[in-house]
Parts: sequence; structure tokens; C-alpha cells
Amino acid sequence: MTETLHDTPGTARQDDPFPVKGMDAVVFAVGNAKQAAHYYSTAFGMKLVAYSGPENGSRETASYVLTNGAARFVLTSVIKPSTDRGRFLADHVAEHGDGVIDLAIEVPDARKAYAYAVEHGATGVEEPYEVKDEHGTVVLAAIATYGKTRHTLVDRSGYTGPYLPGYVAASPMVEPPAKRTFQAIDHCVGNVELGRMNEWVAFYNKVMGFTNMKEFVGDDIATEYSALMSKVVADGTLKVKFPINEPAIAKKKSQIDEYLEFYGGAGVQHIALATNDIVATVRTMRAAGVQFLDTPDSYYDTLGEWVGDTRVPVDTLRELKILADRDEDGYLLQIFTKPVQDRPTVFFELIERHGSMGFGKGNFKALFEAIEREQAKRGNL
Ligand code: TYF
Ligand code: FE
Repeated sequence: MTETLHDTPGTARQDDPFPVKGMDAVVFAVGNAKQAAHYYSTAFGMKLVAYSGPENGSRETASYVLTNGAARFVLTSVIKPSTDRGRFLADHVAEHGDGVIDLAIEVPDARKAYAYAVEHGATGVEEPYEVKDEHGTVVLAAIATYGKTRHTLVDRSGYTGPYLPGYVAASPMVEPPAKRTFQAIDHCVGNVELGRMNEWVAFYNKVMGFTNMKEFVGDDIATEYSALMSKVVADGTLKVKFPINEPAIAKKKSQIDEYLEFYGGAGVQHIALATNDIVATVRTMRAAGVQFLDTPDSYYDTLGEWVGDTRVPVDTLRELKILADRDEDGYLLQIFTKPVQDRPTVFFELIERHGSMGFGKGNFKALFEAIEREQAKRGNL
């Protein structure tokens, strides 16, 4: 149980072997990017900002880039596979359903980052290369991580266009909500196969110099109620945080096993989105039809006794089924959506942090029970 101290978020470290600027984008391969872009616009309140497709020279794929503050999603579908890239996308959707293919990381120097990663054991998938247009130059490289997921390393410091060369600016699909629903990607969680969590934690330790955060779910909690084990790795400034889960052998079938079975292997389980007004965001997203996990009233009956003062009264948390947790640094509010596709795979979290840099450890029991109720409804428990 080692603890690694982290610098204050946002503080640059002089000696960082693998400096990162933050998450660049979460890239999804989906069956119908046009409709997915509509969902993330109308249900999540994101804005379409860039597009690549047949109308601007991309005959094989259509990609929609949506943002909300610093958070960026790219939704890609294949139109007619003719290259390896097109066939990869088609096969990926056939095998895994809609899912995340890339957790792209913005770095100050993609060549250096790639060289460091590969020297420290990463598998290269794209050697560093430049792409240019009238807005400037971007340097890209990519390495493999768990499952078929990759990390593209992006240096966009020499670029002013809407996303990448090959994309044209696009207007929002619908009028964005009056108030921004979220502003950044807080963390991206991977599910890996039984017994492989420590390997992937070691991968991020070696390849990116990421260190372990103190929050983890160990054997003790796993066997009691959670049926999973989890550790979190992060860069020195805590801008990029990657929890890694593996199933635990427990009384019930693990939610991680359900994911691995229906996704067809390791992959991204959830993306947490940082908001500064979770109440307004949950109201907006619920009104737009987004389904969140339920939390029993009994959770709120005792919440006030231990969580202390939060910005939001317990009655409002109860009404919206928002969870709260406190640690020595402060508190956080969080809520989880149900899976956002028919397969019980990828879901989202909304998180409002007030000092706490944890992940809601105090909520694990209530949360995992809520997930298990959904698993049971699907006949997978
Ligand atoms: O990212 C986290 O660690 C929290 C808790 O299947 C969590 O959001 C962990 C595992 C899981 C769902 C949520
Ligand atoms: Fe999370």
C-alpha cells in the first residue's frame, strides 16, 4: 500500500520524463457517427466543431469532433472500408460494438514522448509523423495500451485549426444548452482481464512515468462487496488520470466480467466528465433522456451524518440520485449513467470536485450495488 505524493494539479514538473498537457481527445469507433454526434449534442450538451467525411475528401470514414470546454470527443464511422484503417474500424464495431479506440494525450513533444515510451517497453503503432494544412502542423505518434485501445500522442502547439488537418470547421448540430454541462475530462477508466491490473499499472509507471494514486480497491473490499480490484495511475500534475480495473473472484459475477464478455476483451469502461454544477447538468441531461443509475433512499438517510457540509443540500442529492464523498482534502459529488449503448459496456460519470482528488471510495458499496441491480435486470448476475 504505497502512497505517492503528487504535485498540485496544474504545476509543471521540471524533471518529468513524460510531460503531458492533458487529454487531447477520446476517440470512439461507432456504427453511426452522424447519429452518435446528435446524441452527444442533444443529450450531453456538446458542440460539433469539426468534421471530416466524403464532402471534404474523406471517402472512407466520417468523423465528428465535439467539444465542451476542454473535453473533446471524436466519433468515427466507416462508410466503405477500403484501407487497413477502414477495415480496422469496421471490424472494431462488429466485434466490440460502439467503443473507445483511442485515449489521445496532448504532449509538448510527440517525438520525445514516443521515443521515451518505446524505450520503456511500449509497443509503437504509429511512428511520429507530421500532418499539415493552412492552419499549421501537428505532430502525431501512437502507442498501444490494453485491448485494442491506443494512446495517440499529439503535439498541436504549431496548429490553430479546429481539430487536425483533414477536418473542416463545423457548426453545432443544435443550439448548445445555455449553461455548459461539463468542462473537462477528469479520468478515463480501463477494464482489463483477471490478474492483469498490476501489469497495466506497471506499464503506465514505466512507459509514461505515471505514479500510483492512493485510491485503490484491494482484496479486502473486493471480496466483501465490489467484485473488482482497481488502482489509479496519473501524471505528476494529475491532469491525466487512468484508473485500471480487473474482475475479482467474488460471490457474484463481477461487473468487470460482464463488460469483458460483452465488449469482447479489455477496453475503456467509463469516462468521467468534470462539471462545476452537477445539479444543473444532471437536470439538463435527465430532461434530455439520459439515464442515470439509481441510488436507494437509505443512502441519503445516513449521508448527512458523515459527509458534512456540501454545496448541495442532501435533499437535492436525493432527488437527483447524486452521490457524495469526503476525504482529508475535501469532498466530491458524482453520478454515473447507465451504459450508453445496448451492450453493457461504456458509460459516463459526472464529477464535481471540491478539493478531493479521490474517486468516491466511500460510494463504492452503494455504486457497485446499483450496478449489480442493473446487471441482474440484464440477466448477467
Ligand atoms: O473511476 C473510479 O474509480 C470511480 C469508481 O466499475 C468506479 O468512478 C470504479 C469502478 C467501476 C465504476 C466506478
Ligand atoms: Fe470514475
